[in-house]
Amino acid sequence: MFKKILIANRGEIALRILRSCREMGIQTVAVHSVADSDAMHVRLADESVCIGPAPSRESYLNMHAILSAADVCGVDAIHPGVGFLSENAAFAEMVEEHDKVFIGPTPEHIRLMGDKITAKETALKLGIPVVPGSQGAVDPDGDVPGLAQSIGYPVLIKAASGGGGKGMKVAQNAAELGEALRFARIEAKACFGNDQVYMEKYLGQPRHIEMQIIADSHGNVVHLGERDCSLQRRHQKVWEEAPSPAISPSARKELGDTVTKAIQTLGYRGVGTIEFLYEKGQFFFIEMNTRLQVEHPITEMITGIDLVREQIRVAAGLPLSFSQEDVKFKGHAIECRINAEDSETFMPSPGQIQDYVTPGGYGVRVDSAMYQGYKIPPHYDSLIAKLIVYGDTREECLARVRRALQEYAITGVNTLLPLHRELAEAADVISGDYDIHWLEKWLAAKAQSEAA
Ligand code: MV4
Repeated sequence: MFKKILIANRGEIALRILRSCREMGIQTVAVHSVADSDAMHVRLADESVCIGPAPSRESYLNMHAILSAADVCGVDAIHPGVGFLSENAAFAEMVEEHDKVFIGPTPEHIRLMGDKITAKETALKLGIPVVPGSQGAVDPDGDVPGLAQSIGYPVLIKAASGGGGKGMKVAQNAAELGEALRFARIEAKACFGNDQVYMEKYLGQPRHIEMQIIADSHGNVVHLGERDCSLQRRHQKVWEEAPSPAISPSARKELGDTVTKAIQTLGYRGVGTIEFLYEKGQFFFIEMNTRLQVEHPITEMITGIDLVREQIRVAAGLPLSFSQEDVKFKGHAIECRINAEDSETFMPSPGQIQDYVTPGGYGVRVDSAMYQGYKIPPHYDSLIAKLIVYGDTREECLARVRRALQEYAITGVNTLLPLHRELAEAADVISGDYDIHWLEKWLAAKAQSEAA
């Protein structure tokens, strides 16, 4: 097992990883930018190294600075967390070249799944259902109208190097196709330096369902159920839950079996999340994330498994601590992402936290690096806390979410707490009857009624 791990991240996820390391008796090295000198993960780590100025590209994305810190501190492994370098194959390679373990999959698998076209081709080969669409990239000089006709309108054009909705454009009919293709390619080139796009049948009212898996280097693969991440705004998840209110136990088992067999065939190692659109009772693969996810705690709450501990164990070559038969799903969990943003405008709201009172009690977990007096820097994403709540039933979980949101107090900056308090009272959220467009429609209707 590793003696010392460098955590190449910040905020709540750095603290989350640090906590599992400490419980495992593993020494921790925190890296931080100049703006994060007072951050909690720096305070609690055994050692800390300042790796550069505030901007991410000069600090948390600065591979050489991170690797130098790893060498100087003599760490055995580097945990990339989420975001930043967590899906950067070149970084994973550099870590291995520095004789450290990259806590994640192989660079080959990161690359394979980072390209959405090869990811989809791989999923298809492995027997995972995909959205009907083009075989590979769209040839802009080929018969694009014929391809769209064969798929059937509306079609969606997506960037091969895309993610988070960038470089995506819907064409409702043949007249919109040319412009949609041009727009998607220009945006893809601008955002990712790669104008390759592919085409899919556009699904109008899907849910976003993602399946958690974990694989060791001894051929064991286990799925840990799904998460419903449909409540999102502009591709930013706001509220996630496990299990999905829309998925039956038989559908869960069928999808879980399909995915674990596929991941076994692939020879994957580490944690991974396979993303699906779910519509009219059918699952359609869209992407695979080769890293830990922000919303992993709701899976932990309903399975009782510490995903970060298992991730570190498998990276150290140990077998999984459990088999598929050992995994029991119990109860329901909901995660509310508390961003330092205005609840109406979603404008970022960095600044100093005046009062900070967190909720507690049975079934309430707060993953956050905030404390009274902490100055939220403007340089990074606005997530400042995750309220994770467990209940034996979804109804009990919702009641506990409402109670915890009433207790939670943060002043000095704007947060999404007021939004979550309203969501927890919204009829469609309570009934679980929502798709990926629901939140944006609900926000638009709310803004309209308040403007009237
Ligand atoms: C789709 C889709 C509908 N049909 N693909 C958004 C970014 C990337 N994760 C894939 N996305 C979508 N792909 C087809 N064929 C709708 C979306 C989509 C979406 C997906 C999941 C969660 C939120 C979303 C918000 C807007 C669009």
